[in-house]
Amino acid sequence: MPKHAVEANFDGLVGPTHNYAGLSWGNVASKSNVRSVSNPREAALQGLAKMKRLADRGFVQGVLPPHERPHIPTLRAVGFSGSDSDVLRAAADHSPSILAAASSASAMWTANAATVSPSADTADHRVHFTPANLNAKFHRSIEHVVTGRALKSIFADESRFAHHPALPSVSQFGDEGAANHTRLCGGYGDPGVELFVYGQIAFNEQAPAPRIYPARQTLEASQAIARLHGLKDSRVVYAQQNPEAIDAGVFHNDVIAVGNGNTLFYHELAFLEEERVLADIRSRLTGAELEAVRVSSSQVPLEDAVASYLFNSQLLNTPDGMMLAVPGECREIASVSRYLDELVEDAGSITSVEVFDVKQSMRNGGGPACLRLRVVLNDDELKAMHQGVLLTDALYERLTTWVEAHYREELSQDDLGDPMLLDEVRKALDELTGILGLGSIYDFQL
Ligand code: SUG
Repeated sequence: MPKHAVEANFDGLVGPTHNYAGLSWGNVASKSNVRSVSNPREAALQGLAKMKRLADRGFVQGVLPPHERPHIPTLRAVGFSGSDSDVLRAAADHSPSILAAASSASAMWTANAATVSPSADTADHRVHFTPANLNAKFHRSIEHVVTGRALKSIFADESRFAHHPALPSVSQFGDEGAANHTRLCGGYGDPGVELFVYGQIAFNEQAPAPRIYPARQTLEASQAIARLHGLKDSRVVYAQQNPEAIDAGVFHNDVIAVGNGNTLFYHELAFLEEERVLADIRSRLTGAELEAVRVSSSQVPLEDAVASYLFNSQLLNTPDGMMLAVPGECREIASVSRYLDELVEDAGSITSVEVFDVKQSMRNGGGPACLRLRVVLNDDELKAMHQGVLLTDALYERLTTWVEAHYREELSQDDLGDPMLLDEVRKALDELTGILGLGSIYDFQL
């Protein structure tokens, strides 16, 4: 008997070192904004405002904490030594790029934090979590340790929640988490179809692959997650991303497709074998008919989809149909804005569009959907998880005050070696683990 379940969204709270370091080859926004001066305070407040608006609308909204950056243990691991200040100074002098990687606030994009399978899909009927190894980029490959600690602290009850370590950190098992994973279902509590999207097959050099930019996710990684989570083959679909899309800047599938319930909203260039993928989903989905909302290149050219992040939207259930929560940039690009007007007039499953301003994050290639990790929880699981990270009015007020007290309004690449910044971050994060009731999760606290 299916249980009643909801989709909870856990947004990454933007960290105090949010900056533009151009670290992500293949991510057009990250490269084009390199060395711009960021505003960490505004970034964090934009993220909190998004969470608050969704919580006010009745969606279950959670918060995942930022990570400790600059990460001194990473700098020590690559040979910088002495006191923490010495380590920072040496890294700033000898390798600003390594310092930037160890300072990125990239953990904010929690769509990449982990892959999560709801208990309705798994063999042991627990919710399964696998933090993503993110090994395509050095700055992101250091996230999974603290992500794993945070998830274990929030979802601690082992009788309901299962935690796996990240996959082996080699390119053949490159895993980018939920950004390449979509679940289609009738009700959230029904068994669903888990759609895993990969960029490349690692152990087949003849298989199609992008030529310009890297494919970050492999088929082998997706299959490993499905095995670890105990998913039934009859409920899993694997789809290769179109290499042409990756080469146009679609570095994760959630930049070109988003699914919710029975609806898959996608661009015609998202999947290499579009027809086969849709047919597989249709034949596996029970209790609902797939609604495929396909956007053609003539409606929205691929480059406009990438520039606007149309598909990096959240697709959410409301009492009157689904709402598409889009980044503000979608209203700045004519083809996309026109398309959105037509979409709601069409009276399909998507009935409304709401605009969210997450510009600070967008300039690093992170839209509304990048900022959130979806966790489907039945009523008992929702009760069993740690409640201190669920956004209430009081928590929103507390976090806003916390950001205003600790975050700078300007951060440039030259600031990353400032020992004062490290002190500020540690002080802020120590206070945050208290606010969220998470216990000790950071290296400097252990
Ligand atoms: O991994 N940008 C992130 C953006 C992640 C977006 N996530 C999803 N699509 N789900 C990335 O490329 C840029 C950091 C910098 O350049 O400073 C960065 O890491």
